[in-house]
Amino acid sequence: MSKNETPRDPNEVLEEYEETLDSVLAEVESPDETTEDNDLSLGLPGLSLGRRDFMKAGVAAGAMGSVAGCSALTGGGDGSAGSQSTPSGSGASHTVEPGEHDEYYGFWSGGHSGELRVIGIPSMRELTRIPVFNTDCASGYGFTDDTKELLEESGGYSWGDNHHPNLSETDGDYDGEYLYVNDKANGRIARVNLTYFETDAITDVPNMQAIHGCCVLSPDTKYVLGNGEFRVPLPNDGTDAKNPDNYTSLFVAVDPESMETQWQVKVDGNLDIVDTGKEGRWAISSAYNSEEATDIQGMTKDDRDNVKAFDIPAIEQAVENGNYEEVNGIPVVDGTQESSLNQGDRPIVKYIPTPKSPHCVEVGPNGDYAFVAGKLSPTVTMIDLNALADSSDPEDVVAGRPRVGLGPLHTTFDGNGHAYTSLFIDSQAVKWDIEAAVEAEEGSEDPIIEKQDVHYNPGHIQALEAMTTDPDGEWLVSLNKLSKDRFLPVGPIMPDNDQLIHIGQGEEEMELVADHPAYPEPHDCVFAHKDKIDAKKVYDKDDYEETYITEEDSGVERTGDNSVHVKMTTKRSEFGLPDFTVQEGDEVKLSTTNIEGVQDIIHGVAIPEHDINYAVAPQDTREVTFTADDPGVYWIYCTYFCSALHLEMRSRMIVEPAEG
Ligand code: K7E
Ligand code: CUA
Repeated sequence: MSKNETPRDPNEVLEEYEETLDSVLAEVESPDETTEDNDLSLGLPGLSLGRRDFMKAGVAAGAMGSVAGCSALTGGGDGSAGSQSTPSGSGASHTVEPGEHDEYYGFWSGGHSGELRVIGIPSMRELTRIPVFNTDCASGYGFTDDTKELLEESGGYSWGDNHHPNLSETDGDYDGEYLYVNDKANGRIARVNLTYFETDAITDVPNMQAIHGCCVLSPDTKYVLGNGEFRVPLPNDGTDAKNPDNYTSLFVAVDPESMETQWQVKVDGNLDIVDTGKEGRWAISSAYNSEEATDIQGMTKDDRDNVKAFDIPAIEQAVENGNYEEVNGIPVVDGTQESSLNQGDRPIVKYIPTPKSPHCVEVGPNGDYAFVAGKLSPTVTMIDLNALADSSDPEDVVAGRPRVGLGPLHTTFDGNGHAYTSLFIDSQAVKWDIEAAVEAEEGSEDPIIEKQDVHYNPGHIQALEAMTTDPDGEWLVSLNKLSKDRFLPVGPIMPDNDQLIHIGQGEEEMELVADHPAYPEPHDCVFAHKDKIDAKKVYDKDDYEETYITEEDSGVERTGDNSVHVKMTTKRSEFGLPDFTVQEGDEVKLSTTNIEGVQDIIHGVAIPEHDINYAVAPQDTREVTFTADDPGVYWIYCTYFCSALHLEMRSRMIVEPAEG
């Protein structure tokens, strides 16, 4: 026991677990009533326990783990390590000494906060945040003219819900150029430029309401792919709104450079998460609601849902042949089961039946298998991507289906033959052997090597560079939805808990080494070795040829009866203009260039009572346009503490009353 964790009464822990589970179960209980024997077997060998019983068993094991200081080991382990209360086992340290750098960048989605967070691994120190779908006061994102326009032209929403950050790839490895991320709320895909760590494009994809799954097409980022999760009429213009049978779910390909929507494919059922094979041919999407219902009972009625395998070259061929319907300017190819494009030798979409509402799909490092976690089934289905092209019976492509535990959601890899799956209901990370799962019977637990308790209810799980062809192992992060009792209470909206787990190269036992509270609400993260990212420390003056302002340029230019252009430099510790005068009612365009040539000296431009505040980094130029409505004197000041005379870094805007 570490000194800050006192032993707890096992019954109390059990009770708490029960309560948590009850709320989870409330959502999955009803389908059971429709199955005769009330079990989870789904016709798979080895799955005969009733769900309730099974859960209790898992719960008890988990509870004992936290009480006795040993995690629930199912086969393989010796029960002596892996405890969250004794994080010292192998002595793996995640400490990064003062002045030292982390080895990896971690890019965290921020969920409905709309932002991304950049976190160093292994220290788990937060390095920066990147506003994407939100506005941000610290940087001025969403307030300067360019960023405001970016948000306005992509729909004008003040928020988004980003879940799946993806790094651009060349030859199956991260090239450090861009990060792409979805907006589940408004059907958008954004791009972050990793030279400057800023959002440089947002595409509002037509015909799609919610883009959930998002990934790049390996190995060379030919497309950014997105899964439309919500089924809506096509087009969604009010006609047929009350006829859910005619709603449809779309899969989209966006060009990674122009960020323009290339084509869409309509399918049956709801699409969820997507990942691609390593050869540029297959995109695999998990899916639920093949029932095409509109309520939870209906959506979870059937025992199977269809995972979709999109044959990208076949879809491209269909588009080229003109086999599509154009909706809102986008070619939409019919990939439903009845479509003529799915009847021949080379269907554009293969439908693969998988147990109950599978949530996620991740393709393993060598590209052989896609791992589809069961969510409501305790199994992970491994789809053989090499067999996909030639098989006519979808069941033939199932290479393995180990039973891993309750509520499997996401899987990650260490590159040494192991898969790690998050178990939402068991609150564990389970490590298992990929090849053993191919050998074992379906539903076997034999491939399981070890289980590590996490606190509580993990969603995504990611190991270092796990999405490349050459994962690095060492560290794994479990993104847990609840942090119950792990941190000082901060009111009812508690942080998530991202836990850092040492996995080494897969030969040693998993070891929990750090808790990291996270503001709502990360869903996923992706890691890149620091050598793969080349972040600039100063902007490039050449990029601003037209707008760059020198000290001589500073001044006020009247551009119309009611408009002025104010140009002003910033440097330590003065603005290029000590004051400037405009007329009441003027539309003021204020352009500022930070003429500092050194890194780290940022200036802020704040104008009281005008809702203006933005940052200008070295060699950067930013512009804001506003109306000077109220006559008076306004002290413009610098918001970044830039020098000893930072407080004195001021200018005055004088707004003269309009005449008459
Ligand atoms: Cu939360 Cu990837 Cu959107 Cu699973 S998703 S947990
Ligand atoms: Cu410039 Cu403070």
